[in-house]
Amino acid sequence: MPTFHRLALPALLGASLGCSQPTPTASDAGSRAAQAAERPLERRSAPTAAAAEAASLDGRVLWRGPRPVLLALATNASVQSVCGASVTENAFRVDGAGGVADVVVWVDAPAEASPAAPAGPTVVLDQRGCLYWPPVLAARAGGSLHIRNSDPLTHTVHGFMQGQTAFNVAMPLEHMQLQRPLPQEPQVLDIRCDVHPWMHAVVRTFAHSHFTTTGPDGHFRLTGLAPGEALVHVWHPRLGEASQRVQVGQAGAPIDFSFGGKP
Ligand SMILES: [Cu+2]
Repeated sequence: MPTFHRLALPALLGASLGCSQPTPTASDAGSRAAQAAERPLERRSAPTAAAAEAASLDGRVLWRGPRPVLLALATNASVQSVCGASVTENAFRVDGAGGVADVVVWVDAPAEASPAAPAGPTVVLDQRGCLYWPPVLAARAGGSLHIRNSDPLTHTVHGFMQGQTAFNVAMPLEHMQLQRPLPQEPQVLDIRCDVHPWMHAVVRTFAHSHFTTTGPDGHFRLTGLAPGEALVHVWHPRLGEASQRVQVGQAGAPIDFSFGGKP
């Protein structure tokens, strides 16, 4: 039987989450329009005949700490007719069973020089209810970020790359849509609205397509994997990163990542 090794269950979590900073719960404001699509994975073992048969990897990311508390983020007068005096933060969404949404999941993979398919999945950032949805996205470096505005308000989408502006666009119309190119180098971009400072999202980009994000119940599924050993990573801005080495292709064996301390 394969054994899975937890390589880096973060110790920082209790400190970063549980106490001083109230965090949201599962009762978030609705479904995310654009969960990153499931993408194929890779394996690290030498190619074999079996490698041609795709496998998949299922798992969940779970929060074991104190029940997060949602913060009410004060808005400003310009949006109160649409969004109210406050909006409920969406930066850490945990459902009733502890499943954590919006966690980026990926498998180490070599950079793919595949100009025929460089864009990766369609990744959509929505501006809805004076928040960005989803608050965490995964995308292909060098691909496009699809952006839409579902609010009858002017928002801006200001992307920062290591503190420098990568793009900045105003979206003054409801239902407006556009795209912006993502930097070629893999990184974490911060997205902020210049007129509504409580709005924040992050986009983590990869030089390959072996990534996804967890759904509202914390579940993820990576498909198109070749059998073999792989190192699976999860990352969330509030949780940090953890990794597990797994055997892809073994029957069953969904993997869990637990944050927030052990009972
Ligand atoms: Cu805004």
